Amino acid sequence: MCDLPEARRLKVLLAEDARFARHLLQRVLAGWGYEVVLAEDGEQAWRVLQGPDAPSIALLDWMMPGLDGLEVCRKVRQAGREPYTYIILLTGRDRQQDVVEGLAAGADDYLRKPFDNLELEARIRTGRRIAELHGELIAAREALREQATTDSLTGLANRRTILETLGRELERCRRLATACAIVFVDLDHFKHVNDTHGHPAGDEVLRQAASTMRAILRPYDLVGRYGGEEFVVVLPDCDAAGARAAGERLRASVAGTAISVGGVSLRVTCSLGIAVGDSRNGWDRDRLLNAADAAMYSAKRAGRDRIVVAGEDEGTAADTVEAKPAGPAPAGRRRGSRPGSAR
Ligand code: GH3
Ligand code: MG
Ligand code: MG
Ligand code: MG
Repeated sequence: MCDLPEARRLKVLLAEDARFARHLLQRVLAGWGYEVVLAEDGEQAWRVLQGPDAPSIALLDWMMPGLDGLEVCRKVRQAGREPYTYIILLTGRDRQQDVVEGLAAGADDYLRKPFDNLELEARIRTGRRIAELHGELIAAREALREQATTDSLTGLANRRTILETLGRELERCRRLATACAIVFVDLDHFKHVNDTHGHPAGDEVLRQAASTMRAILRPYDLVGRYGGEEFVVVLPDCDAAGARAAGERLRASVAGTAISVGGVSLRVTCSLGIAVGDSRNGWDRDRLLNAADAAMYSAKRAGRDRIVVAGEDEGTAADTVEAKPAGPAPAGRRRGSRPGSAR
């Protein structure tokens, strides 16, 4: 039935070593609107099914030189590739144990030669239904994965992904005895943006700040939204000096970006706290997160729009003194922590 437009888009592999039968069937399939990919033996069929954009339906002759249809079946199932390949075995064998053997090898269906074309078409339609359902299942699974791992507002990694990735990276760096830096980034006076320009404008500021940060980081650095107006950056294989430089780039690019919302141009700044996992500080995830968070709060108290590196700038930080942007916070007060900052 070539009246269905979807049929035209569907690729069907036809593997048949007998030339006459192959050509006859090819014409029939093409007449139904399928895009037919031909294979003259099992090896060819297997190559096609492993290739990119492989057909989702395969008609495999059982008896073929090289790999027979059954062996192709087994290989396809063993490879377990997605999307699913719906396999119909075509064969002259008709003993019950042949049917059982064919299905056990992973065929979805079985057609005895000579077969009626209408029956073949009906069976291909069943295959198409299964293939389409499987495609929808994969798409739904991908959408769920996306939802579970990313923040919907900014498109960045969400808190869960940050924590998982950070745990993995710290473990890797611990094994290799290399440094791994964590940067806590909190937008300054963000409540004021909401209060003055409205919540949608605040959302736009979050989106743009996120894309500004993503744009200046290396592809293998992770930046995620930890919650509210807080972001966490993970810099693998990065020591304190490198993290300070990366943090300064982040700070400067956020501060230097004019964000236009509703005809108004806004600027926001951020405060950054850095903690480095290394042989001196250890690689414990929660300890480092707390240290970075506390360093960020030191940066807030020292005047905002600046960086504090845990264990370097703190301890000398004077929360009451306004230090120069991005400079080390000056001396004198305890390391800052906010209520409920232990996470
Ligand atoms: P500070 O410089 O001390 O960090 O001040 P702040 O105003 O940024 O911090 P505070 O914690 O007082 O306020 C954070 C604000 O962020 C309050 C909250 O409404 C806002 N916020 C959190 N999540 C979102 C969001 O998804 N969208 C918008 N528009 N605002 C958000
Ligand atoms: Mg044959
Ligand atoms: Mg905050
Ligand atoms: Mg804030």
